[in-house]
Amino acid sequence: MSGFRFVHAADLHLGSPFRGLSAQMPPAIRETVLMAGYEALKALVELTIRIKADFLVIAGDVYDAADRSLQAQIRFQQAMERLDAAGIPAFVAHGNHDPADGRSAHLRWPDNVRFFSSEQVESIPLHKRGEDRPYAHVYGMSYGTAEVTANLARGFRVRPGAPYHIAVLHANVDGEGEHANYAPCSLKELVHSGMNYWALGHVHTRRVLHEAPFVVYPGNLQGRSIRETGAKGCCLVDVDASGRTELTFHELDAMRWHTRALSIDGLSSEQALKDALEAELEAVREEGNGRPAVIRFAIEGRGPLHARLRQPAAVLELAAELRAAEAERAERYGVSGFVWTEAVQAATGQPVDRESLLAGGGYLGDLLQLAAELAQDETALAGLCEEALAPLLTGGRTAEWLHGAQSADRLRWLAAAEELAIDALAGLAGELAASPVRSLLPEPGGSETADGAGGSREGGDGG
Ligand SMILES: [Mn+2]
Repeated sequence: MSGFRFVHAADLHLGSPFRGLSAQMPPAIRETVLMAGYEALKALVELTIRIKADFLVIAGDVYDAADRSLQAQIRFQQAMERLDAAGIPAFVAHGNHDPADGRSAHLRWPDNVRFFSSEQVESIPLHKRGEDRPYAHVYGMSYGTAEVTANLARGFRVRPGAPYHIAVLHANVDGEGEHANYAPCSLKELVHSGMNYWALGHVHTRRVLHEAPFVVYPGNLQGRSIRETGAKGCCLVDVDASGRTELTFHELDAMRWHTRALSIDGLSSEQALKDALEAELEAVREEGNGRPAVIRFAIEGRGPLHARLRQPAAVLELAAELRAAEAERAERYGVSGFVWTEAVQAATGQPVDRESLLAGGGYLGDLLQLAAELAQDETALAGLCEEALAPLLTGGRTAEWLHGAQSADRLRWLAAAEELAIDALAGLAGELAASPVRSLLPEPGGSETADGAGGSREGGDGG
């Protein structure tokens, strides 16, 4: 057989609204963020052409919403036209965010692009110029509607006549918990399907689930919220004449999301904290090397600054000051390499030795002991939450949110409750009025809003 190479991308989510950004954001920075998905698409096309890929596959969620934005469709059409001009075919499957029954504009698509049917699995033979025998078969199927609960992978059957087989599908393998369970299938069945490469989409974090055969989520092309941090891009797949497959990840994101933890241990003044935040921000800028970034700071640790940080206004003001400085920088030097502060969150504690409080016994010691036990016992903690939060569970958004809580959320509540107890019983009692409940509320841009179409609950890392 001939060797070949292709590019595997998924979850472009073109037209994503990038929720959870502050109103303080200057228009030029906002524009850069909103256009990031299109810039990443441009980078994908440029890479595909530059490395002379034989073809491109996109495994679903090209568009963010079933009612695809016209801008998103035109940008995608332009991208496909550029590939067409370079003579590179593209094979596209639709996923839960852009199912075949979604509204789509009547656009003229170039001949190189093939959208897979949502009726059945299609298989397409790929030929090198002047060779009769195909060097590979590419298979694919689109979602007809957003909520596909059938196992679509089962319909993928290897058709003889080619030495290499590539399956393109938007699917949830082994019930991955952070993403809606659409087109569920098992890794085992994919591995034993006879395919050489499963080009998957849906999970927004890059994952190589299996090698030989390859089962791959490339992750999304561009992070869309603080839940999608780190480098995003596509996989370049090189197949040599013996069928050996090699995978290379290429960063293509036009803007990057970061979370940074910062401890107040050893910080004695607001100035020291401000300096530390600014230093971290500059480090991210340096690292980004011109690539814009959005950052969330998580302030933690124990120290004298806790008394100040437990006042929500102080934390909000810190964030506002960082943003104001960034807006000024953008005004003066332009938006290249901006680092926008999405949020500053504080989960700090008094400068106390938790162990000695625990050992000291008494009411507080007993409480901390109970908290330590609950942290080890998921069922008991869930039970306590149900009992203690019963009045909040009867309806409305709070109830909806509480019902969706995961065990990690409950552990977070427990840790915050523990700090409250320490604050209340080991000093600071007079300041309790400064509502520390804020740190327990859902993060802005969290799961309840981040996801547009398809009724799927993913949004950040999700599918
Ligand atoms: Mn997706």
